[in-house]
Amino acid sequence: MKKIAFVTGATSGIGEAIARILASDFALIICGRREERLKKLAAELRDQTDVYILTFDVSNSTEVNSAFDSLPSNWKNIQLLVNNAGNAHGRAPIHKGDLSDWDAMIDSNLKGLLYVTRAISPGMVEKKTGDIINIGSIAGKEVYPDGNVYCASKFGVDAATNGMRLDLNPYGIRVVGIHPGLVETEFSMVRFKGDEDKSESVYKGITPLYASDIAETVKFVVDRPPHVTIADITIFPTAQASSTIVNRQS
Ligand code: NDP
Ligand code: 8X3
Repeated sequence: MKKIAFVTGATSGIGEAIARILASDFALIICGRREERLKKLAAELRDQTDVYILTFDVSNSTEVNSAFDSLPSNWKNIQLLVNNAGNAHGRAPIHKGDLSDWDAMIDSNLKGLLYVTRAISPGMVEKKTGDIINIGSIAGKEVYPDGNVYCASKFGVDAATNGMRLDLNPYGIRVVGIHPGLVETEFSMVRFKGDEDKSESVYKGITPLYASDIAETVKFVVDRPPHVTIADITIFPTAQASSTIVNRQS
């Protein structure tokens, strides 16, 4: 079998694109809650590589650990972990925030990433090799109005990424943070709870990033020779200069 990559949030957007681009070089463990989508993706990729499906909610530590434990032993030797699963839920000033939205963001984006890393990193430490790529966000580098808790979750991802790099340094494990700006995926439909107008307005008047742009970045990072760690990348669409400065054409 090829080296094994474990990709969370592979049912859509960035994670699905990452799974597709890695299929040439890796056997894949693809993860998400929507099993039908995982089955469809697996069926497409199986002519290129071995694919194993794990259906679980990253925010539930029991589900994370059972999913990992359920892997056959020959699938537990994971070389690459891509912590991508996550979403924004709502966009509101702090005094009007919805507590269930806050819980969903902190529990999935930050705690979920930690649970998955806690399950998989001991195997990398034991073998003294491995790559961990965490998908953060520009929202984890700069706050923006009404982004408060989503930004906090992604600032947490940035801090956790930098902390992991320190802790795993003695074991030769490469830890990478990739921080995209505006990427057109299902992200805004999830954030705005299916409101198409609000969702489309996020990408209006610009050429946004596409999921494939982030997947190509992941592949570039993974393909560096073993002595090279690309520690931290911020990637914008050219129309974007910061969290809040976006050059929109009308
Ligand atoms: P999508 O909504 O297209 O994909 C989100 C993915 O995350 C889905 O596969 C979803 O799977 C999975 N996911 C979300 N919550 C959970 C959960 N609790 N348990 C398991 N899986 C979960 O959005 P993107 O592809 O854009 O987002 C991927 C990552 O990129 C996220 O971390 C996001 O914050 C980040 N990002 C996105 C940007 C953008 O502009 N789009 C910019 C910067 C960062 P399922 O629902 O099937 O469980
Ligand atoms: C997603 C990018 O700017 O919508 O993380 O927060 S943004």
